[in-house]
Amino acid sequence: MRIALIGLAGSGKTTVFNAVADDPVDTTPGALQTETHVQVVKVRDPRLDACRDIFNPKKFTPAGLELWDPPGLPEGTTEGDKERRTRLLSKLRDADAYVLVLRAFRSDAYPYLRADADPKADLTRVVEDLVSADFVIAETRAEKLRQSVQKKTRTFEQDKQELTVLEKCLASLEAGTPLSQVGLGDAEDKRIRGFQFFARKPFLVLWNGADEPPAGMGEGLPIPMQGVFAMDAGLEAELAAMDPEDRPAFMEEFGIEESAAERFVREVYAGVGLRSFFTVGDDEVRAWTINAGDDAVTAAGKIHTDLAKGFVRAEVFPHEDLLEAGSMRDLKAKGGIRLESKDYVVQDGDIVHIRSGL
Ligand SMILES: Nc1nc2c(ncn2[C@@H]2O[C@H](COP(=O)(O)OP(=O)(O)OP(=O)(O)O)[C@@H](O)[C@H]2O)c(=O)[nH]1
Ligand SMILES: [Mg+2]
Repeated sequence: MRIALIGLAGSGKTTVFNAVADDPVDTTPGALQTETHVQVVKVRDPRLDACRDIFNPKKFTPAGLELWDPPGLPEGTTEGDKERRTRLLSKLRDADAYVLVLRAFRSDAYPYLRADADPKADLTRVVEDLVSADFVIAETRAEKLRQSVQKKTRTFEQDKQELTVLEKCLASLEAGTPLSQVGLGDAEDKRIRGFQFFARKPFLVLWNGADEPPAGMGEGLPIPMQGVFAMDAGLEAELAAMDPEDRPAFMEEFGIEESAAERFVREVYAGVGLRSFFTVGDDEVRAWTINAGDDAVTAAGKIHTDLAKGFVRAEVFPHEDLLEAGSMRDLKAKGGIRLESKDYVVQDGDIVHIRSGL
């Protein structure tokens, strides 16, 4: 699962990254960031720890969120700014979900275009940039298709279908209504999936500051925000950089109960609607991330594409049943393992073993 931080330059993305990731990157205040930092944030899960204790496996692999910290979106209106913005956005399309970082703190350490922070205006601005980037892509493709459907080419039928879907999307993007409200069937959805429209991906708002976000934050936008959470990233990054033995006192002083990494992961799981399932054995105990509602074949595909292709059945049981039985042998003796077919919806905390015919 690839999660990209997104926001204006100086909104605190790298500070959030450093608060959350294991290995902080060097940041010089005021220096222009040009590369995207990438790190996997481990998903701590006591349920998986308990499974590990049963198997003592050779390998133990928690789930991970791949976190991207790209450069900020250039705010300017020159051709160069526009070009840089387009290039950056096209790279960011490959992410699965976004955490939109808003500057809600005061600091003189970074050249910001405005003296005062205006997080609400920034949010609107970034979302509008994303929607208009989507619009350009949809319109460019639609224009090509409008030409090609003039003639009866080999791809006439597909082109016509794709154009119909794109026209629906364009109307919605232009009206500023959420693209997710354009009711698309599975086939229609497939036609446009390759464009990776931002407006069809999950977004969360991270209010970077010491105060709580005002009520109504993130509402009424053409891209719906699936969650809003606040983090004092400056403080959290300071905490993450401390010696582990100094942290508890600091956390107590500032009333912090949970590490920034844990909270970030929790908010992303809840907002995006992510679930974990586990695979267990003497070789490896491992957690995998899926979307709520994903079926057994999709889960199999996370492990290996061959497992999805050759899918026969999935052996499934809730992890609680294994913990209660104490061993696989006892669980089997109790008849605690179910056989499920392709369309079984995998539940959070399920232990799954795929039987494959390949
Ligand atoms: N006081 C305070 N300062 C912060 C906070 N978050 C970031 N800063 C400061 O704001 C400046 C910019 O933060 P960065 O994390 O580099 O921002 P960025 O979004 O990564 O910037 P670009 O990579 O250039 O887009 C730095 O001087 C940070 O120390 C915060 O929560 N509180
Ligand atoms: Mg940065």
